[in-house]
Amino acid sequence: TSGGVVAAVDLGATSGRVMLGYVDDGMLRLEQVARFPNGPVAGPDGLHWDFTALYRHVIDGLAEAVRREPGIASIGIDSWAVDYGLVHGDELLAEPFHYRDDRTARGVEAVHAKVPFEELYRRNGLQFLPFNTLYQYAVDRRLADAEIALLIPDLVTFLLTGARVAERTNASTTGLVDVGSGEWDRELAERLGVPSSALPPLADPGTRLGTLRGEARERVGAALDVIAVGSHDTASAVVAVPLSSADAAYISCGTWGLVGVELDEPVVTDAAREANFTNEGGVDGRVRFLHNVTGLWLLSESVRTWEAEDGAPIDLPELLDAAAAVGDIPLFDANDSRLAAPGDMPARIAAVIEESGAKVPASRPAFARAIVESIAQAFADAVATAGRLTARDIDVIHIVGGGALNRLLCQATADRSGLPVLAGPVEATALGNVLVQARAHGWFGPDATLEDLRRVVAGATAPVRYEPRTDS
Ligand code: LFR
Repeated sequence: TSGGVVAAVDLGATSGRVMLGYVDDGMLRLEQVARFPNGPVAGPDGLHWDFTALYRHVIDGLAEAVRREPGIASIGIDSWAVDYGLVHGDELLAEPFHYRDDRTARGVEAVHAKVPFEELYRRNGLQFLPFNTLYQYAVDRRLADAEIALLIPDLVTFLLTGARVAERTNASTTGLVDVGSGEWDRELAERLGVPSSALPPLADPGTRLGTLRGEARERVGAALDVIAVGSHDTASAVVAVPLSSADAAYISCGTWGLVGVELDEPVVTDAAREANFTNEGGVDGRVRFLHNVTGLWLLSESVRTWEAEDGAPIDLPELLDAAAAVGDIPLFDANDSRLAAPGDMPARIAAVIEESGAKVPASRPAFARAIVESIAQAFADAVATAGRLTARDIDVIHIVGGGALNRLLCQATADRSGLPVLAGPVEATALGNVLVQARAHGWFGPDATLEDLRRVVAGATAPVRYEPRTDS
């Protein structure tokens, strides 16, 4: 092995970061260079992202990374899935829509009228999520005017380098990739009236996509290459799960909790469809067989509401400590679709709890506890379902991402699943991004496998272990 340093751009639904990733003789270390807020912006025609601001932050962050570390070997970009920007010439036609915008409901109707969900599932293997890209395309009147539609990380790559490609792991979340072949399902696209501008050439993680050009190059201050990583953030996170057993499940926990297992082949049975399990594309052709659980979104949106009420920030660790001391809380369905949109989350959760006949928690700590336990229950249920659908005897759960820092959530997940939880690394997504670039540079030798990369993660980070408590 040898080593070097790369830059990882990781754009999440609540914040984005630019990190430096150092790899040296199997050693792995991250340094945060920039962090910036992100979130939905309400416009006259619905919820958008402020992509223009995000891109500016990316450029500024990369410039700072180059100042700190002139020897950067490449850049890798990942973000949340499904959302896209339309491009004409070198111009972005509008700020991309946010996947939580409710116009997608019309798209669902339009698509399912043409192709029933059962058939879609057979073809694309995706769980039903109302915001999957194919539903968004169905209500996008400007799609036909665009030269090309690019998912968020591909859009950043395009603006930086001019490359017009669709990275494969993220493309798998559009609903237009054939789950068997991994290629665009052109027949499906045609039936749905999706123009070929929405199906750019697919690129595998690890391939060099292009070099910074023009203004981007000037502002960043170096002619760096962009290398494709698992550009779907969850794909990068799964790369960096230090899987400790062949029967391990993982939960990538941030805004969402992505709960599942890694497979070599997709599972598109009736049972998998009915359980709403997805077969998303992983790095090296692996399958991310998982279910979306509404994760820490429920907590962060509640905190946001309380902070607005108070006009002051809330100390989250303090709130969670108080929550740990509360007893007897009601559970609710964390995946209730009424909790998907932003805004006044406590009131909407209260309505869901009330409807079930349970008593609404009176204090904020009790409320936070109900949220955490409900998420943990949804995690435990999804792990059990993943085991059932794949005939695996799941023996351990790895929690990676920001949720690994939430001790209450990790312990509750262990208790409710009856399985040990190994928490960490917190920075799985950025680590997965860095590792795939590092491998492309040959720093782990010519034939490093995902298992080799995971051994590097295991050597560099020590997970926190939570044993299930039988008395709860
Ligand atoms: C997590 C994530 C999930 C995807 C959701 C929406 O950040 O990428 O995998 O289902 O965001 O894009």
